[in-house]
Amino acid sequence: MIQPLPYSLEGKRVWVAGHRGMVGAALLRRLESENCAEILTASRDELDLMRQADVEAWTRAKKPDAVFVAAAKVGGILANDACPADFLYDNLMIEANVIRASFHAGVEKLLFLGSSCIYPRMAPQPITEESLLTGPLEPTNEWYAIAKIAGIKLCQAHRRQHGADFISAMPTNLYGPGDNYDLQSSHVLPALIRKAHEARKRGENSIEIWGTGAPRREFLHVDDCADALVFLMKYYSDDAPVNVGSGADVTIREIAEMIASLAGLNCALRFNKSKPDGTPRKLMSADKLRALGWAPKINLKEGVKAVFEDYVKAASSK
Ligand code: GFB
Repeated sequence: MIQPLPYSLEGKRVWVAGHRGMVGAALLRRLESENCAEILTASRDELDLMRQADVEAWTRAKKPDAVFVAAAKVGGILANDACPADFLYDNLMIEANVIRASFHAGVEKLLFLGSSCIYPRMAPQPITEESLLTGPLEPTNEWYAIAKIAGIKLCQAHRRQHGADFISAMPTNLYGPGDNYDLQSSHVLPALIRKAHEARKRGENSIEIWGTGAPRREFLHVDDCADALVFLMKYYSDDAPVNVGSGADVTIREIAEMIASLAGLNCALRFNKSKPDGTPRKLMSADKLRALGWAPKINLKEGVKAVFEDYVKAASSK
């Protein structure tokens, strides 16, 4: 049943599926101030989200009122390109199981997380929500994108057929605490933080940047993202997805220079053109979310500085 707005989380049992991930963990921090009755989480040992019967049984037993679907197999450009079967299959299974089980368990409201890569590679910029399914996808991540599009459609289909209050949000490239720093599977921002830190430690005078440095990316701190997701859960109920971004983008060269300067490095950037650039630009329009009344609070430079300092602290204590 579609819930009246605002949908308060106070006194509710809220399931954060994927609470060990960067977004899920940020949601747990953000939900502390919502006076929920209980925040439900399940570790992978307790519940494998790829197993339909287990997810159905767990969800019926726990009876969540609201669900955030933050569980997903995620990774940077190379991981997406190298493991298309895993990115397509795992994400289809996870979202299908969690969304359907939530419906069967009578969940009042569900928010599904997509990604900005669902939009066509050459979508007009800034990309509005209406661009969905208007053109071909970026080949390096079309597998992940197809799975995420299926998740959006599954929410829309449950709204249409059953009147379920299932919505979806499309976050841009995120960064923040709890990120993946593995150089083969990470996104660009954590990769560059690690590379800059290690270059400084070894006294090297250059760092390697994949591709040409020309692609543009929009970055949002994960705490801003979690705040926007809670906002949407409370104040949004409709068929169409909502973009969650900062509204501004930078080139990969610019973000690399910012990180090198945070590390105090006056070093050369070596562009490795054998690695893919991916989408040339994916700046999402922030208009819809702004019109609803939400805006980000964490400035890119300050956010990256804080994450860089945390990384250095953690790396030095190892
Ligand atoms: O963050 P990233 O891996 O993912 O790469 P996408 C962004 C850009 O940074 C690409 C360049 O142009 C990369 O070539 N880059 C430069 C680097 N140096 C590095 C490096 O050391 N590591 C990495 N990883 N990139 C992903 C999608 O796309 O973004 C997913 O594959 C998802 O599906 C996610 O949507 C948000 O922004 O290209």
